[in-house]
Amino acid sequence: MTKHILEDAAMARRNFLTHGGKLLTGGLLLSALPMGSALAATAAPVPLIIDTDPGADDVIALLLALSARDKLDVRALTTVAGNVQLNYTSRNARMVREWANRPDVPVYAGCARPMLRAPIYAAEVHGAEGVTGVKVFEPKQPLAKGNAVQYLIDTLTAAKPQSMTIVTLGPQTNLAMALIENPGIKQGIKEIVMMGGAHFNGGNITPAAEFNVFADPHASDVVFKSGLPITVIPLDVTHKMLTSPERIDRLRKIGNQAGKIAADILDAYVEHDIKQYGLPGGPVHDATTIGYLLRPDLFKGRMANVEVDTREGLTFGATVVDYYRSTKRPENARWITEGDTQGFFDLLTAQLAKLP
Ligand SMILES: [Ca+2]
Repeated sequence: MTKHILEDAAMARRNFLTHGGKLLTGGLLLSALPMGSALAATAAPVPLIIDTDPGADDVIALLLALSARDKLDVRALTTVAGNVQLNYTSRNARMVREWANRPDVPVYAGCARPMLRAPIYAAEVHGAEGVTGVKVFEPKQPLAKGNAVQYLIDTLTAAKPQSMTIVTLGPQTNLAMALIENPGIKQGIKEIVMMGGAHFNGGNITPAAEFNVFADPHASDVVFKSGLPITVIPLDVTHKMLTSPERIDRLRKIGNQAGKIAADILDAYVEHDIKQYGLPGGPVHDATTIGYLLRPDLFKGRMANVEVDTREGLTFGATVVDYYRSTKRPENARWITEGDTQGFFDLLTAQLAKLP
């Protein structure tokens, strides 16, 4: 990969959002421009909804997001079946809310299965109940009343135009169902930031497909065809941003509950990927996505056409990315390929220190 095709994610993202999708293209080198201006321009906390299937890496992502009250205005967590069944992902989201002491954030349960395909789970990676390395418990605060899909529809149709960021950390069933039931929700969405997909890296659930997209390719197809601004945090970047014993140790040494939970979860969770891929550490996929929201200047990528293979067969659930613009298909997503790993773990450590 040559450097000239990378665009500074922070700057390009601001233009992305400012011009409603008419993106800077043509391989402009933007990293010479001032860093951090995107952050300065968005001083008020970003209103967002996090759709999630916790999931060990989701737990780290949610702790990170809930720690950043000054930057992220988390309106709700919506849960979906994915890494494990919906009853577990919903309970785990409520556990994280309790760990983070954020009773103000409602948790809505959404779809219990994918749109069309047979459900798949990843209990061998995340443990039978979705979280590795820590003792699970039944949290005190219950789920919010109502379904996550209806919550998305009600909230996004009533939201100020292009005001809400939607983060998806699991299969995109809830968002796709909301888009199908009421396309009017698009008016309220500023941006979708998703963990999912793979191109240069290859897949992690099949040779071609990444888990979140593979678990509901038809949902991701709806999302990529929505015309909404999308930023993708694929395996291409998450598999480069790895834990190390020192990085996990720093989390533990914060000395608070959140640091210990994150360290215990990661110690158990990264083992699988270290063995499976022969990596020196483990990726923290979903947390990378929140890292991008907090510090887009740590990431680089470029606009590309992204389509999802929904045909059954070897490449079912693959994201087909026209990274080198070999077709005239319209660019519909920003595809992130590079991240500052130490910068991310420094951020994670500093943020988790703000939690109980
Ligand atoms: Ca997830």
